[in-house]
This record gives sequence, C-alpha cells and structure tokens, in this order.
Amino acid sequence: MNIPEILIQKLRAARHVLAFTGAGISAESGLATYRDPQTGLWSKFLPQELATPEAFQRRPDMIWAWYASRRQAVERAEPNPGHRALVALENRVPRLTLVTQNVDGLHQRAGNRRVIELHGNLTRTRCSEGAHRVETWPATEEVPPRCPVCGARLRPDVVWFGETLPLDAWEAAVAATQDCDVCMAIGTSAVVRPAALLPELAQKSGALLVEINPEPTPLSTHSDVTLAGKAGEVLPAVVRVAWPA
Ligand code: BJW
Repeated sequence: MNIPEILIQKLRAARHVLAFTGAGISAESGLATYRDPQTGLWSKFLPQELATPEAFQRRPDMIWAWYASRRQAVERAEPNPGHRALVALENRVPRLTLVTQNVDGLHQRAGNRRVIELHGNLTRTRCSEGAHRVETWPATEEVPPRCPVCGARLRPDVVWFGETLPLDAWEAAVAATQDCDVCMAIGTSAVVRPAALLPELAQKSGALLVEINPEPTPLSTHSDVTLAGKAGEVLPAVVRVAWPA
C-alpha cells in the first residue's frame, strides 16, 4: 500500500488528530455494516421498522429482541487490527480525538482511552421516558422490561432516526473539527447527518482530510488523501510507515 508522503509528514507533525469512524472499521471483526449491499443491516431490514422511536412504539417486543441478538454478536466480536492501530495512533500523537458513529464499544475494548459516541452504544440500556441509563432491572417475563425507577419501557441506549444526538458528544466532536490538523474518516458511508458533516467541517478549518474506505463515498471527491482499502489493513500500514519501529 502506497501511503502518500503528505499524510506521513502531517501525522508526524500533528498536534491533534481526529479519527471519525463508522461501521466499516468493525466489519473485519465480523459485525455487519448498515449499507453495504447484500451484507449491510439495511439491505435486509427496513430502518424505519427497526431504528425509529415510532417503530419502538409499535413493536417494542420485536425491537428489544432484535437489539438483544445484535448485542450478543457484539459481545462475541473482538477488536481487529484497525481498532488496534487507532490505539497505537493515540500513543503516538500529542492528542487523538476518536469520534465514532459505532454502537459496538469495540474502540473502548481495544484500549482507546477517550471515545466520543455520537449514536450511543447498544450494550447499554436506558429508560424510554426519562433517558436515564439503567444497569439492572428485576427479572420479568415482560418484553421489554420496565424501568425500575418510573415503570416506562426500557430501550437500547442508541440514537434512532429522528432523534437528536447527545449534545455533549456532538459539541465535543464539533470542537475537535475546529482544532485538529488531520481528520481521518474511516469506514463510513458519510450519509447520515449530522455526523457526516464533521469531516467537511474539519477540512474547512484547515485539517488534511483523509478517507479510508474500500468504496467511494460522498467524501471521496473532496478528500485530500483517499486510501482505498480495508481499515484493518490500511490503518496499521499508516502507523507503521509514519513511525517505523
Ligand atoms: C469498510 C470496510 C472495511 C466496509 N474497512 N471500510 C439532512 C438531510 C437528510 C436527512 C437528514 C438530514 N438531517 C437529519 C436527517 C435525518 C437522518 C439522516 O441523516 N438520514 C439520512 C440517512 C437520509 N438523521 C437523523 O435522524 C439523526 N438525527 C438528527 O438529525 O436529529 C435532528 C433531527 C431531529 C428530529 C427531526 C429532524 C432532525 C440521527 C441519526 C441516527 C443514526 N442511527 C443509526 C442506528 C444506530 C442504532 C443501531 O445500530 O441500530 O446509526 S443508523 C446507522 O447509520 C448507525 C450508524 O452509526 C450510521 C452511519 O452508518 P456508517 O457507520 O456510515 O455505516 P454504513 O454501513 O453506512 O457505511 C459503512 C462503510 O464502511 C461503507 O462505506 C463501506 O464501504 C465501508 N466499509 N468494509 C473500511 N473493512
């Protein structure tokens, strides 16, 4: 893999790198992306029937069960070389901000210390009314179980379509776009807003915009560097070339 010299030089000199990740980085851990043809979740299921608050109102039992099966897949999955390369990067640069759209927690399990989750985390549960997180609840036959505090239904702690992103996470992500020297968009189709705006915001603030993805996306035409390949192969190569052992 040819890693352009401009990227190597910018990474070595960077004070602050923003890594913005999507489902593609976890594909090599065996987790389905959303929009890849044939294998993506949204090629098999309709998002409006599974990932909206209205769908949860209509069929809370079905949606709870769907997320329970995805939680099992996430718990069986392991971080891959792409996740681990971002840990190595965090140890090399003065500051790494890792902003993820992923809900699988694999960056944290790989060892990244500070991860900003824009779309929540499906291993966590929260109350559907009060928004407070819930760790445990009394055993019950009811699906979904009820919040032990207020009795409302429990739901996965993820952001569905039409819901707003957690404000603190969004503000921290936008702040990083204004300060970073290099922004790497990794394994995202860059179509879900407002998250997809972040790489362009970073580029407008002067950062070098780098895309890592085997397929073209709306970002590809205006990225400064495009590395067409799998995150689990490209990211370790970038770190290896920038900081040879
Ligand atoms: C590899 C690889 C390998 C493969 N290595 N790469 C403006 C215009 C139009 C619509 C909107 C708009 N503003 C807002 C909207 C509505 C909506 C939206 O964006 N819709 C568009 C899709 C049309 N946005 C929202 O509703 C958001 N909320 C919001 O805007 O609030 C304000 C508001 C409130 C009320 C009314 C109106 C506005 C919320 C978005 C929530 C997204 N939630 C999900 C589900 C999470 C829970 C769950 O998992 O079930 O988040 S959807 C799904 O998409 C998930 C992801 O985080 C997100 C992004 O997907 P991602 O990560 O990019 O994955 P893919 O599959 O799309 O791409 C994978 C990529 O990897 C591909 O490119 C592959 O090539 C690549 N790849 N293998 C590297 N090995």
